[in-house]
Amino acid sequence: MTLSLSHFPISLALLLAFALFAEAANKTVTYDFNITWVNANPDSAFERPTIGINGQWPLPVMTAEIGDQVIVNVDNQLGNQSTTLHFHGLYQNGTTAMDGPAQVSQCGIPAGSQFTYNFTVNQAGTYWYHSHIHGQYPDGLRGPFIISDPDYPYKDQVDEEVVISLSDWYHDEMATLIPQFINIANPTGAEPVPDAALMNDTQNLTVPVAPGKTYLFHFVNIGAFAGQYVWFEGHNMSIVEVDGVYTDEAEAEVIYIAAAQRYSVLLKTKNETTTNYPIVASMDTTLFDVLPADLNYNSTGWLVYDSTNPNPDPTQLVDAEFNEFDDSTLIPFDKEPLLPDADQIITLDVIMDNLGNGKPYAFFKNITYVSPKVPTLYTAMTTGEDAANPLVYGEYSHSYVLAHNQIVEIVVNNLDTGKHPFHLHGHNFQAIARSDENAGSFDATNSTQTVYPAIPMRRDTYVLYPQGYIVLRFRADNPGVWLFHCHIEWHVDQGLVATMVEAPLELQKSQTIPQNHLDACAAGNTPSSGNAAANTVDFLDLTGANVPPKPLPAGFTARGIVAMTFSCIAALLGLATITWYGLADMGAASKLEEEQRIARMAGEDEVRSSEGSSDAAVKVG
Ligand SMILES: *[C@@H]1O[C@H](CO)[C@@H](O)[C@H](O)[C@H]1NC(C)=O
Ligand SMILES: *[C@@H]1O[C@H](CO)[C@@H](O)[C@H](O)[C@H]1NC(C)=O
Ligand SMILES: *[C@@H]1O[C@H](CO)[C@@H](O)[C@H](O)[C@H]1NC(C)=O
Ligand SMILES: *[C@@H]1O[C@H](CO)[C@@H](O)[C@H](O)[C@H]1NC(C)=O
Ligand SMILES: *[C@@H]1O[C@H](CO)[C@@H](O)[C@H](O)[C@H]1NC(C)=O
Ligand SMILES: *[C@@H]1O[C@H](CO)[C@@H](O)[C@H](O)[C@H]1NC(C)=O
Ligand SMILES: *[C@@H]1O[C@H](CO)[C@@H](O)[C@H](O)[C@H]1NC(C)=O
Ligand SMILES: *[C@@H]1O[C@H](CO)[C@@H](O)[C@H](O)[C@H]1NC(C)=O
Ligand SMILES: *[C@@H]1O[C@H](CO)[C@@H](O)[C@H](O)[C@H]1NC(C)=O
Ligand SMILES: *[C@@H]1O[C@H](CO)[C@@H](O)[C@H](O)[C@H]1NC(C)=O
Ligand SMILES: *[C@@H]1O[C@H](CO)[C@@H](O)[C@H](O)[C@H]1NC(C)=O
Ligand SMILES: *[C@@H]1O[C@H](CO)[C@@H](O)[C@H](O)[C@H]1NC(C)=O
Ligand SMILES: [Cu+2]
Repeated sequence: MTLSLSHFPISLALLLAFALFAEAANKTVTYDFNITWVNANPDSAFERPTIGINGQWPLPVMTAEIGDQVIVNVDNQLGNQSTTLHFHGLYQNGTTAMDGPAQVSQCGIPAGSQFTYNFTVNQAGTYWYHSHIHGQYPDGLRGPFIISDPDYPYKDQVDEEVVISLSDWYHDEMATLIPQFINIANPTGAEPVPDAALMNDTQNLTVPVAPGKTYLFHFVNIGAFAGQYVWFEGHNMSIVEVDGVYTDEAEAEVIYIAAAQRYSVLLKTKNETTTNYPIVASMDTTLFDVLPADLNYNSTGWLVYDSTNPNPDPTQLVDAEFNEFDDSTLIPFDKEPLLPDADQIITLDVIMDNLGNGKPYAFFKNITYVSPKVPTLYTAMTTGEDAANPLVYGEYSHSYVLAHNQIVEIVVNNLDTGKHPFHLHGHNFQAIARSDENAGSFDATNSTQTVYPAIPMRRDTYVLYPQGYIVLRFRADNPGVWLFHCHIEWHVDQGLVATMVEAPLELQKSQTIPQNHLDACAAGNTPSSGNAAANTVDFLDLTGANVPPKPLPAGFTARGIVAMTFSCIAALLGLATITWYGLADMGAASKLEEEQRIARMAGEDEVRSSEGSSDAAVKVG
């Protein structure tokens, strides 16, 4: 049966309400997405161009049932930007070409082109979809994706389902913000601070509830940057799912939902309807380098028991009451035991630093990600036996080749002072260790750090604390090309990305690239075969591959150079202090002059070698 939701006269809300308990039918669910710019003003403070679907924003909640075939026909009518869609958390087992990141598993879909995503969903729970190119999704191209399950373990308890997205919101477009952020005037890499917090793409959301019932709330953080603390006043929640993994019920007062994470919680309503209660989502301001005085970092909604009663202001919590639930203590409902010891251990140190152009970048070890000329999947498909050699993918795609079905462990050490929510495509992982802040790097020889839970928590996005570590384990049982990256969009744009090339020779035997995907490459003049440098003759010759700007000359640090330059200016102007933010207010001409001068000092060529060649240098996020 084919159900074309864009034309079907059933409301999505009705569909959602009955989704959980429907019988398995393995339907085909078709979405026709005409992607265009629309105007939106979700914080009622500023109207801005926003990326909509079929003329609308907020975007539709995608729904399907486990076992369904999902077809998404994308028509990119943006006019001035290419696009892609990623279905966050879905394994895309057998369909790695449908995963979505540009220059990884597909070419960007050029403006004016069409593209079809076609995959089967074999997972249930709370997911989302978003653009995975140019840092584009914070411009609006993101929404929840809920997959229902007739065998849902808590179905007997649930009376109704509610979907709520959370996000940060910017008034400026990413095409404006990214170059201001990765800029010599911002050498410390201070991320743009959001202008507002949104709950379900609005504020002051009201959720009508009936007394004495149990609601299943699906929370999805579809934001670019901020994690959010979420709580219901007067009610506790019972966590039953994280990132598509059902868990044993766990009671929580406050949950912390990092960018890209999801939680389902059961909420029992009170028997009395005398009071309405605030639902509060509060952005984690420790992520922000500055906290603007006029920023309301909270968004408030209400459980409305009786609409004739007032919706009270939230109670001001003190810090001590931010008693957030520790997700590492959750127990998966299926009790999957700890995977065996790893066959391959990948250790990635997170480093934020500057390159020779004085701009701030992010590094896994010594590599900042730069998109290859050919999408990594297409390299894997077209380089024969050499596809098992990581060299063909280019140094700056930071690729690791995983053998089929081996156990892989990823250790991430945070040498930075910020939190980072790490996400793996194509899998969820067992989160087998996580240190507190400031614990230093993981030391596998210290047995107190290597006692792992017998039944580890699993999810697809996990928060790494400042100057601490996480250890993740998974089985490489999904041939494909999968990114591992921080889900703070700013950090993706700075290059905090690595690539897992899983069982490439297996992949060559079992999967193919659909013709309309190759057509999108041709339409955008992006090469679709050969190694990362698009060499189709000698796969081990990477001459011409995309590279990042040169490192700083030995003995220099960008901060030193910039600080010296500006302390001279400050002295000239007789100013005691000059802040980096102040620099953004300098006249454009003097700023450019200063950038060029410093760039000459640092001896760099200003552009990455690939810039200017269509989508070749696109940022994957
Ligand atoms: C997509 O939307 C644009 C703008 O609303 C419209 O001009 C165009 O006809 C639409 N395309 C399709 C295939 O519906
Ligand atoms: C929500 O309510 C606050 C306080 O009344 C108001 O300032 C804000 O504009 C409202 N937001 C929206 C989107 O209506
Ligand atoms: C693309 O067009 C939109 C809508 O007109 C505009 O707001 C946006 O700034 C443009 N983006 C670029 C990168 O040109
Ligand atoms: C339908 O989907 C379920 C769940 O993924 C699967 O177990 C079953 O084999 C599918 N049935 C058919 C006929 O494809
Ligand atoms: C989607 O993929 C299935 C399985 O490969 C195939 O049978 C079907 O024809 C495809 N549909 C479209 C619209 O591409
Ligand atoms: C949140 O927004 C989605 C999409 O518009 C809608 O389907 C859903 O019902 C909304 N949730 C609530 C609680 O209003
Ligand atoms: C929520 O849980 C906490 C800790 O378990 C408990 O102290 C509190 O009374 C509970 N609140 C409600 C409303 O049940
Ligand atoms: C509501 O009333 C029912 C039936 O009397 C009772 O079992 C339940 O515990 C009450 N719930 C609350 C939250 O007081
Ligand atoms: C946001 O909520 C927290 C927790 O209640 C409170 O401490 C803080 O004052 C609120 N901030 C603003 C700007 O309203
Ligand atoms: C990164 O380190 C590896 C291993 O030490 C080395 O082979 C490689 O050349 C380095 N790459 C860069 C860009 O410094
Ligand atoms: C081993 O790790 C534990 C827990 O992180 C730490 O307290 C201890 O100091 C470490 N021991 C050594 C010898 O590094
Ligand atoms: C992918 O499918 C294969 C068999 O079809 C299965 O063994 C494997 O566990 C699946 N991997 C994931 C990540 O779902
Ligand atoms: Cu990060």
